[in-house]
Formats: sequence, structure tokens, C-alpha cells
Amino acid sequence: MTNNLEIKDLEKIAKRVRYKIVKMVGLAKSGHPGGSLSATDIIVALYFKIMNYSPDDPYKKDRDRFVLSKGHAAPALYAVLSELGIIEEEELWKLRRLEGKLQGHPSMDTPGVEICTGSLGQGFSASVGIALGCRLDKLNNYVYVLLGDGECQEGIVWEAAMAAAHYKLDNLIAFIDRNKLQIDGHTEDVMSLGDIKAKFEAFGWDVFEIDGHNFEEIINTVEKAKSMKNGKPKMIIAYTVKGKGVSFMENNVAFHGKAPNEEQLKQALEELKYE
Ligand SMILES: Cc1ncc(C[n+]2csc(CCOP(=O)(O)OP(=O)(O)O)c2C)c(N)n1
Repeated sequence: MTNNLEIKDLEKIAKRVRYKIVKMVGLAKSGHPGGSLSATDIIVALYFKIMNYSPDDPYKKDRDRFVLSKGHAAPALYAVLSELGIIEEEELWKLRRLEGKLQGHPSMDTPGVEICTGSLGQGFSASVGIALGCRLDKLNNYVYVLLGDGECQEGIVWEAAMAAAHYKLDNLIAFIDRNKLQIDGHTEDVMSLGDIKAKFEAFGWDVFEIDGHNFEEIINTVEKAKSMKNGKPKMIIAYTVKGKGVSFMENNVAFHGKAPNEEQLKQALEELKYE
């Protein structure tokens, strides 16, 4: 989106997005707050500063695409799409309900969602296909995809990584939300990722490491990645905090896939209050 938003504006949007995530998961009494809150700043930076994407014409052929491969973080995507006016805010409060439209994981019948995700690894693989398709159509655009670090334990991720390098997809820019936690513990205890940077480099990717809560770093690193037209796909390892923004959810694996209870919801919304 071409605009004059400054970092402080992006921070304000991110705060509203976090408020909406916690409120929608709290009202639904189910969902994934931890990984939605860690991914928030990356998704906000993409839609509000980085991507060539017009909310007035969200299916324009040459738009940049965003794929939420870690589909369980759907609340973050929905909250951003509501900030853009693509999803009505009222829909957020009906998340995961029969009378609502928003599924627990992103579905293509939701406006703005590029591809169904939720089965870990699938979105990354689909984004390779989308990037190839865009290139065949001679579109001058980029495909952005966000993976979880636990997600990188899926075999399909490495097939996709190999294919992206093989097809020289330098129009593909991926992020790993490196919050170091997964559904049931620390990634290094469950299934060590080891030197994930070296692994992607060995697969033929250019790899960057950033603070995933620092807008300036997110934006500048994507700019740098875009300037490297060398036939290599780009991976940005973004170090983040699971549950970022809510004191009792930060680095707390219990809030991977659990909603806050009534009292916790009240406290969380108080912490995320915005003017
Ligand atoms: C193929 C597949 N296996 C298992 C799951 C269940 N599951 C949902 S989220 C998750 C953990 C993902 O961890 P990570 O990618 O680190 O996500 P984050 O911590 O960023 O939320 C698992 C195992 C799934 N969605 N898909």
C-alpha cells in the first residue's frame, strides 16, 4: 500500500489489531491467541506499508499476495482485514460461530483470503505455486508468506523450499515467526530446528534475521530482499514473542490454542486499551 504512514501509526494499528485478536478469541471461547499476537507486527507492516495492495480492489490481478501458512493465526489476519475495511468489524465478534462467516482457519470464501490454510506446511507450498503462476503471467509482483517455526518441522516445508530455489523464485519472500514455542513446548525440545538460517541457505535461499516486532527492521529488510534480483527466494527469520502485548500470555505456551477466561479477557483488554 503506498501511503505516508509512519512507524508510530503502524504501532497504533498493531495495538488495535492485538485488541481485536484477544477480544474475538475471548468471545469465541476458542482460537489461537499466542501465535496471532506474535505475528501481528509482520502482518500489519505487510498490508499497511509494504505490499502493493488496494483494499478497494483486493483481487486486482497484479496485487502482491499474502499467504498465512500458519493458518491458526487467522485472528491476526482477520483483524488486519477489518482494519482495511475488507471484513466488517461486527464479523470478528462472531468468529468460529455458526451465525458468523469467519472460520477458525482462513478459508477462501472470506474476502481477502488468498488460499485456505491451517494444515501446517500447505500454505508455504501453495505460495510457491502462486509465485510461479505470477511469474508465468509476467506479473511484476511479490508473494509473501508467513510460517511458524514449529511449522518448519513439516516435511512439505522442505519440498517447497527446494522447489522455490529450483524455480529461482526471487518474487517469493517468506517469514518465519520465530517465537520458539509451538503447540506443546519449546521448538528446540519438541523437534530442534537447529541452525535454521544455515538450513535455508543450504536449500538455496537468501536468509535475513530480524526483530519481528521492529517495524523499521521489517520494512527495511523487505526492501533489501526486493532489491536482490538474483534468482534466489528470500527467507526472513523474525524473532518474536509468542503472546506479545499481553503480560500473562507472553512466552506462555498455555495460550497457544486457548482462549482467555472472562477475568483474563478483561485484564488483557485493559492492557491493550487504545485511544
Ligand atoms: C499438518 C498439521 N499438523 C498439526 C496441526 C496442529 N497444530 C496447529 S498449530 C500447531 C503448532 C504450530 O507451531 P508454530 O508453527 O510454531 O506456531 P506458532 O507458535 O507461531 O503459533 C500444531 C501442531 C496442524 N494444524 N497441521
